[in-house]
Amino acid sequence: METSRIARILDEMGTILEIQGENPFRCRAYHNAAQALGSLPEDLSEMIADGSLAEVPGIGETLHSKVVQLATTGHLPAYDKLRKSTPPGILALLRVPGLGPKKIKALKDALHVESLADLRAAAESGAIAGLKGFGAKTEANILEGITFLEKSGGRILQHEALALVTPILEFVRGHPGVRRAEVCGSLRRRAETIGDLDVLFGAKDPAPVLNDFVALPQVVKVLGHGTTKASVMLQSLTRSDQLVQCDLRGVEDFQFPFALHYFTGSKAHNIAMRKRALARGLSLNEYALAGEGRDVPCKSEEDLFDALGLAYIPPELREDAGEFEAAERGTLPDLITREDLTGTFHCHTSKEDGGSDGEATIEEMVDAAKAAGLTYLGIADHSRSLAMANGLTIERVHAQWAKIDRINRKLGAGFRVFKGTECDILADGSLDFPDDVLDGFDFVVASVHSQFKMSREEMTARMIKAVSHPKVTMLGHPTGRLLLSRDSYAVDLDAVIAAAAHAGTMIEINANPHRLDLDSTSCRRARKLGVGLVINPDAHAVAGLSDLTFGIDVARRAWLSAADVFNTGTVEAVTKSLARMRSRPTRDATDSGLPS
Ligand code: DGT
Ligand code: CA
Ligand code: CA
Ligand code: ZN
Repeated sequence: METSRIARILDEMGTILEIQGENPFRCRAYHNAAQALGSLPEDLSEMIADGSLAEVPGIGETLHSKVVQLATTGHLPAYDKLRKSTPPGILALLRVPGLGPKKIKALKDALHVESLADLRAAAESGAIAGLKGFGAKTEANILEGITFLEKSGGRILQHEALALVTPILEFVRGHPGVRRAEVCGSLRRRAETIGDLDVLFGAKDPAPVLNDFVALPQVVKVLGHGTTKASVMLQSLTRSDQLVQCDLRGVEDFQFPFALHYFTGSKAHNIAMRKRALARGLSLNEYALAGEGRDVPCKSEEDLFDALGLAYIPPELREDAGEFEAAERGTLPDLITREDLTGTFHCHTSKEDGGSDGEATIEEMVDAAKAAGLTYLGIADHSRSLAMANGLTIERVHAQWAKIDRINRKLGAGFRVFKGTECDILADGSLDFPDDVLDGFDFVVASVHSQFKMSREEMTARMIKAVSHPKVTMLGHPTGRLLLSRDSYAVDLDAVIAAAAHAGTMIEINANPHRLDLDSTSCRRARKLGVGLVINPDAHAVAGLSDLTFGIDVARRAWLSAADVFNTGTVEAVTKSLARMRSRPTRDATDSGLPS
């Protein structure tokens, strides 16, 4: 078990004992030992092996044996027992600003408060104000603290995280004395959702940077402020009831590559990396790679990976999901970048322009696509059943085709608009337009927009039927999820992916930051089965085209290179492939030979 985790467990034990009213000296022994573990001169396992751990001040005999037990077995029965004897909601109370173990014990004894909900009820009833040592002011503070916690508990989406962190990164980079700065954590790994923001900088003296950081106007609250680290809360840009934590850390410039790697994570990747260092007789932490008697200097993350016999592992792959083997063998993929995209599909246009629920005209979308370096654009407005999104009737489809023909004639060779539809997958898995209408499109995106609540079996059969339809080019937003607000519908996604592979139907990576499905894990699986992947913005306005970068992030986390993604081909190649797909022989789900 990692030293930092052992330290956290001891700290927690000390706190639980305090809440239980244990002798203060005994409680303090746990906290002291936790602190001592945080600043060990050497690797814990080595210090256990050579007996030097017993000499460390702050770790007495009893605590020493507990540390050894945790380090060697990963378990400590005394800890398990303490946790069992503690109501699960009690520890959450510690997160309420101003509430420590003593106050929690008092609230528990007098008012049976054992959770945040209990605490709120007690405060709202006025019972806390009457308690000895509390008073009306404390009660009001507690209520405010709970509200604060509720606001700040959640995760945020990547685009919001980027919008919040960008000015902070600029501020840090512009600060005199700062040599370099980077965003770390889940955001650097481009995770779907972000818990908190992590920013790292290298400077001889971090303190002035941190002082100015906590005074920034967007800082709502300072959670902690030391000489090398500060944590603050920022106001969310999209939700007035949400706050977002931002951690800023400063290290000396020569420590920067190690800290950058460490604070980028993921934790699982870090653990594997550290093991690898140990296996080479080196020890790695957030400040250094230490060898026999001297540190191994690294100027960059590249140097650090190189020192451990690895090619540079891009942050998106750092999940301990095979990246070490690939980096060792030199088989890491050449990951796709935004510049590889030659065009995109699945764009909506405005009702006034003959489209469905977009905001811009076809021409405006084309201009934006050109400006974004694309060479073709697929228009895919909603189909007739989706009345609430102004789905197109067959008549309106024909009118839109005529318009696109006109635009293409005007555009000439430099750019091409493809006629498409985001065709509803009806409840029984059939499509919202008859085959002879579907035949007239250059491409068909098939998506589920209704009846999300059907059983998993029904939904799976419905989607398999749709992806097996010969006129369907690609499956749109395959899970229907909206990140942080709506779960995927119940579906056997693996079976749908297998059916798509069988039918030669592509699957979309929906780049809208609220969706991002296929997710990277399923995407990686789809690629292994040979499914073609398409990165689509699902744009409802000109600005939506810039979401493509989020789709690129998913593709990179899924280990995809340009060759794995359909919309990296030339406009000629793409045109040819679409035509070939439209002339496929008829297939249906019943002859797919796949589990239904
Ligand atoms: P988040 O904030 O929940 O979206 O996810 P992360 O990955 O940004 O996590 P965070 O902010 O708690 O920590 C940033 C990085 O620091 C994390 O990815 C890896 C590293 N880290 C944090 N705690 C530990 C730890 O206990 N052990 C190791 N090995 N690494 C850690
Ligand atoms: Ca984080
Ligand atoms: Ca953090
Ligand atoms: Zn849709």
